[in-house]
Amino acid sequence: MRQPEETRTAGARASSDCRADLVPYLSAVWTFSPRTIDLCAFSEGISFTYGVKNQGCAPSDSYSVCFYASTDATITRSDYLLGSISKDVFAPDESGTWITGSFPLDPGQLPPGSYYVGFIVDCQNQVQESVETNNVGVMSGRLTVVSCDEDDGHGGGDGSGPLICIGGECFPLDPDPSAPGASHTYIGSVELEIELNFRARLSAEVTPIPEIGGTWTAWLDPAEIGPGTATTTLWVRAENLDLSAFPGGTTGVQVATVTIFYVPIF
Ligand SMILES: [Ca+2]
Repeated sequence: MRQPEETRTAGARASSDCRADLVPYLSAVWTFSPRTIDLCAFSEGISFTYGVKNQGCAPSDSYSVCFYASTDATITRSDYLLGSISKDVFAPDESGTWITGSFPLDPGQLPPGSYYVGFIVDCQNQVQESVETNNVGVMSGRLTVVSCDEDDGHGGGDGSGPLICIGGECFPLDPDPSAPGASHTYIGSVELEIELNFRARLSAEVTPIPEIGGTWTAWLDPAEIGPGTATTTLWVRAENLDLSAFPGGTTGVQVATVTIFYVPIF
């Protein structure tokens, strides 16, 4: 007696309760670009490729798709909203894939770090769905927001940029103004007083620690000094540093060793 009753109940429910069921479309590509963004000083855009399907038995109302960055693998409406798209009514069994335009992200909109990226279909709950709990898609890969360990524009010495120390004297590396397009390129200099009892040609070699990476060069200007006490300027330039290994506030970490070589000129 019990079994037929349950069957009838289920049947009645299906016919009177035919609703849309929007889901992330599993057969679509879900991805985002770029994978690394720098929001330290300028806006940067991000775009998404995604898909939606209505696997319910009724058309949907219009709805929105929201894209999020999350510090954990669970995408929710309280994560960082990266952008949203309005969609029209979706028929039963209709599916589609799209590539969004570029959503601008403002400087500081996301703290530096590594994020999961995903989307929520009908993120504003405009559609009455038969299943409301299957609307989240998580994309593969991570979004990296680079850290901003760079000078704040008030001059060196505030400890926010990488420091180079030589002979007990430290000097900061600042973003290189001659390479505006190349983020993470830094340059710095320090005056050195050197005493020589011969005339010498100076050269410098930089050995960075592996974590900071990058391509480092160092030179002296003037490069030929002596004999006697002379002043020269040591320049250090580093391209493509990976400052993400050093969160904001990190201080006192040795990032490179500078060695100066003297070759006597006869
Ligand atoms: Ca759904």
